[in-house]
Amino acid sequence: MHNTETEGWKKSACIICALNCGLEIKTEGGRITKIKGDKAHPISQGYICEKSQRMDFYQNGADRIDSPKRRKPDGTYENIDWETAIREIAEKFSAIKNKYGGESILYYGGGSQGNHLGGTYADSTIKALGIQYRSNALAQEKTGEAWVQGKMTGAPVHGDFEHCEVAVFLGKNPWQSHGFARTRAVLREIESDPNRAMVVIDPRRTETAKMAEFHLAVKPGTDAWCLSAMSAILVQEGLVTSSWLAEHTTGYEAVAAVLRKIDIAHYASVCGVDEALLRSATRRIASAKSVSMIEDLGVQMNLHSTLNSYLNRLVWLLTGNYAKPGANNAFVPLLNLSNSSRRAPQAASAGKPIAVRKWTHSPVTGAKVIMGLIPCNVIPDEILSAHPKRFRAMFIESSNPVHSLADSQRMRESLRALECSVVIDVAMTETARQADYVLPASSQFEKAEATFFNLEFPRNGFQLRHPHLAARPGTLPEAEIHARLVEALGELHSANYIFLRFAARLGYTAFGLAFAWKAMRDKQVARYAPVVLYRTLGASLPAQLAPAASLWGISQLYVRAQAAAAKGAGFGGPPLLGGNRLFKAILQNPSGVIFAVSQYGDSWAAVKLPGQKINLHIQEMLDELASINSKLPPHRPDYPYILSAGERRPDTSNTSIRNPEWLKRGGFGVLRIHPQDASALGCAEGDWMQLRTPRGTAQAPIELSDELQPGHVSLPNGHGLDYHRADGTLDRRGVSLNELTNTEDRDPFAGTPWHKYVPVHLERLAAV
Ligand SMILES: Nc1nc2c(c(=O)[nH]1)N[C@H]1C(S)=C(S)[C@@H](COP(=O)(O)OP(=O)(O)OC[C@H]3O[C@@H](n4cnc5c(=O)[nH]c(N)nc54)[C@H](O)[C@@H]3O)O[C@H]1N2
Ligand SMILES: Nc1nc2c(c(=O)[nH]1)N[C@H]1C(S)=C(S)[C@@H](COP(=O)(O)OP(=O)(O)OC[C@H]3O[C@@H](n4cnc5c(=O)[nH]c(N)nc54)[C@H](O)[C@@H]3O)O[C@H]1N2
Ligand code: SF4
Ligand SMILES: [Mo]
Repeated sequence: MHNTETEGWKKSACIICALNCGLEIKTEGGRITKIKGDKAHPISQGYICEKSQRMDFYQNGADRIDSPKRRKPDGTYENIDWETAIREIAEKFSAIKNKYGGESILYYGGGSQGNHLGGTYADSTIKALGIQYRSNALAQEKTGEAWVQGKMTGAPVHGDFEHCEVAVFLGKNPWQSHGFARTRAVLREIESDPNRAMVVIDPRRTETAKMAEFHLAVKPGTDAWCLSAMSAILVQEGLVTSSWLAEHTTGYEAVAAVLRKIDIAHYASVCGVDEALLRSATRRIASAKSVSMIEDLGVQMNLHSTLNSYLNRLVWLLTGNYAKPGANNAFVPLLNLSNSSRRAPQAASAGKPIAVRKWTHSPVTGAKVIMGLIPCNVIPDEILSAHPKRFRAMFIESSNPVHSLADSQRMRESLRALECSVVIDVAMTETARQADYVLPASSQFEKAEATFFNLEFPRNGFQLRHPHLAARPGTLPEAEIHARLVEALGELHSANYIFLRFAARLGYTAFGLAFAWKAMRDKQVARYAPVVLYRTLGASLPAQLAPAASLWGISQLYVRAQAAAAKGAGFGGPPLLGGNRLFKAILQNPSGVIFAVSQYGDSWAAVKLPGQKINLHIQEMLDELASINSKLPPHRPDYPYILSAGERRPDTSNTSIRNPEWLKRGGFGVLRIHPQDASALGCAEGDWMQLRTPRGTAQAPIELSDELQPGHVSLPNGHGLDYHRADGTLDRRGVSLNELTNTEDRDPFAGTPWHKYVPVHLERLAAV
């Protein structure tokens, strides 16, 4: 039989990590059957890792849902039709908004590792409901870094690992977690080049550490001592680039005064790194022509996390490693994720963005709002409270906070305490099982999809993925869900669309002019631009690409905001035309397009501080730095081990793949432990261990590993999902980490959790 699905390879991308490597896939009978790297992808160039091969477990997991669901009083769910679901959700959320104000509704999520197009439409629902507070996973890892970045440069920065002489990985294991284009290929290139070097700062001898010339095996939680000692070595040994600092930075003297006083030998002993090694690694950094440095969860989910982000920057700034080949540079984003909620794709010519009141602190706990997000760790306290400003409802999309945020128990309790909660997901997740309504989205292979994780420099690329499988009956793309919600809330009607629908048939130039004209006269069109674009321009796009319509507005904004980089990529000229050309290029290149080509010097223009000078002096950070002098990482005799709760391994992918069969080896996330600790506890390889933290208990089999330090144990992230097999039976494999974590264990500035420093008590389990 002729089957169009089996003809040829189709362009797509991997959705497992933020790299989103280009793929070519073959599909057969609703399944993804063959996968290879797409050589035509402008960023990944054919590179993939082994995890991409298991994509069908996402597409065809038994937990996928195909009908809207409503929770019954007994906690089970009944299927309802879309019309009822949209009407009831609109009614309930309107009532909550009218009674307590839109600020009583929290929006959580908006996209995971592979899907951000839906979030561009969620922006309209957020406005329609008057929602003021948002959060997502970035507020449990990247907000401390963003806060520091805002104070120092105001520009988003990424390393140029492909060209650097020295690469520094701080609390990051890129061999497993990736994080920059063609990661493993680049790591091998650095390893095999005698003129280049890697410095890895990690308590564990990771795959990456084994490739490195310098492995600074810090004791868990002591990076602040290690990094400040490195900065102090730079200052005390006279290794800083003084003339560069004088020309490009402010605040050096205040910082140097603090660093001059640091007792390097003492700090080296606190962090457990041999002083001579610490000095030689630092000298290697100082003597390199270029250094790129990246930090990740090892420090971002750890003690002093915001301070660590600051100290990381000092190391590469004191050595002048900004705005040049091989160093850290300000990449040009297509859409700035950190303030996307405030820069919705209004058509550029529609005038000023809608003013959204900027709240600087969360309503109950007063936690800092960074990147427009409240810290994930305060969410339960913002709900489970008698405070009149507590959250009363939550709108959750494309994320699984009950599983992924600290203290799953309290997250479950929080969701059940709300007056209404909605989850939009492809699967019946741990979070969906606590919601009042669950709306089924079409999968990322069944609709147009894309991410804004575009971090490369000097060439940056974007890929619009086309759908290659028929949408499961009963599911809808997020663009359609949000359009229906905004319409049901009475904010948009066909009268807002008719003229623009007609204009869309006349081509993009006519549409652009018509949109600008209409948006000036019709405030609903300006306010809900993404949904309006979807309903008007979307109707004229090739079949199934309608959800790409918001990219027209984003393209228009981008060529105006980043004219030089856009011009470099061929999208210069009059902005309307440049934006249209970019949009067309996005639609017509299923492997992706290069939308930005920058010069290294452009990184200076990106600095948002006076005189385009980098600020080195953050008083709050220097105060915290002074305080660590007299403080050591806490040690609790009742919980003598430190658990790193969430190690990236070949069989982890957050929770986007739920199907346990994708775990090749054994299927149970093992607890890694040093042989010395195991024998002290009377355990051998494969024995089961009972873990007890101040918050909860769990059980796991052990794997002996001398890559860890004694006293340090680790478990993988993303395991312990409650997976319902097709026959209805439950299968939970591995530890659900956040049953073990506490929300109050968090950074005082950004509120990010200390998941890499969970005190734990271990005991051998007699028999399982
Ligand atoms: N395979 C796979 N890849 C992924 C993901 C996945 O689920 N699976 N998730 C993606 C996501 S969302 C993210 S945010 C990234 C995260 O990527 P990474 O941050 O690189 O991953 P982790 O393994 O969580 O942590 C990195 C390292 O921190 C180390 N560490 C633990 N304690 C300390 C400490 O006290 N100090 C220092 N310096 N290091 C410490 C650990 O030993 C570990 O090697 O990975 C992405 N890539
Ligand atoms: N203890 C501990 N906790 C951690 C971590 C850790 O290391 N340790 N890591 C943390 C990190 S860094 C991160 S980033 C978070 C990640 O945690 P979350 O932000 O919660 O993200 P995911 O687990 O990836 O969940 C993504 C959800 O999107 C759904 N989905 C997939 N495709 C679509 C789609 O097309 N549409 C819709 N609407 N939904 C879709 C999936 O089914 C899944 O439920 O976890 C964090 N939690
Ligand atoms: S898991 Fe990440 S690195 Fe591996 S193929 Fe997928 S996107 Fe690329
Ligand atoms: Mo993450």
